[in-house]
Amino acid sequence: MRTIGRSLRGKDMAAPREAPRPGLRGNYSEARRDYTVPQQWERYSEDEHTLWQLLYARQRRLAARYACPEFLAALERIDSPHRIPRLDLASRKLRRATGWELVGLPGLIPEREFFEHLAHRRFPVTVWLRTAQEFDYIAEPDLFHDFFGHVPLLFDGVYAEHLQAYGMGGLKALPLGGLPYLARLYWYTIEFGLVRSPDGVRAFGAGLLSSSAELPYAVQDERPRRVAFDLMRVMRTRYRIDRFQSCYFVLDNFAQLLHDTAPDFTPYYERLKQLPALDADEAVPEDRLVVCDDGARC
Ligand code: HBI
Ligand code: FE
Repeated sequence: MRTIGRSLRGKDMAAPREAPRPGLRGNYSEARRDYTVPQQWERYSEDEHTLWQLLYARQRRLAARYACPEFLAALERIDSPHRIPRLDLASRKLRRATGWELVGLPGLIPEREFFEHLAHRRFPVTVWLRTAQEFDYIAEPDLFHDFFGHVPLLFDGVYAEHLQAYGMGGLKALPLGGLPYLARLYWYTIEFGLVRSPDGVRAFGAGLLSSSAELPYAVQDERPRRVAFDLMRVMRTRYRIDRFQSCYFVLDNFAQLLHDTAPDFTPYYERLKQLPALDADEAVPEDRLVVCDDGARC
């Protein structure tokens, strides 16, 4: 996938939008054409700030043991343990670091607009926070998932470079029928990816980093398989959104992800259309398992 120069200013045309599918939670009625909405930080209640503080404290403790060092280093730069962070202030730090900025969204948006934001180094962050009843699990990405899970690694230059290239690739994939394959790539890396670190395998996927139960499970439970990252294997593999993964893919480092996804994907899509998809819990002989020695960290 090719990358373009620095981000261009988004088109700020106001036009009420509908939610991309019925049943989504956010308020899409005031969203602009690019689906962005103002964060309206002053509207968060004290209870929401307290909920944020509790979510943050619990995940910060788990991240110390299970997150990759790149995430921990970056988290220090946007540390917001006590109050819901302001996207504009975090954007100022992020722009200086890697040229990315954060834009508020009412929630999930259609792929095209999502890829468009990534391609211009704008990361979409949902502006509403889950309720206290959803403390342990929420189906849709909320402010905590997006900010705590996704934003810190945007400070890592190589990861940030890949994510913009991913957005560019997404825009190219749409007319080529490549979307399902790219969605799997996003799922098994940006959302649920593992990466090697000097202390063993650690999490970098936002779906793991923002989950109190799946984060330890993915890194140290003996039930899931951990397979060395292989781009075509990942893009063939279906995923389930309603349970823990039965297979996690392990990067050697972020440079591998950037390198492996650099070529034009058109021939990959043609090849993938000829291959049967794999179920999430299906093993294939070529899988290189990343195995933790008994008790040791892998
Ligand atoms: N929209 N706000 C938001 N956040 C996402 O993570 C997101 C999205 N739309 C589409 C999407 N993710 C997935 O289809 C990606 O795999 C592209
Ligand atoms: Fe996410």
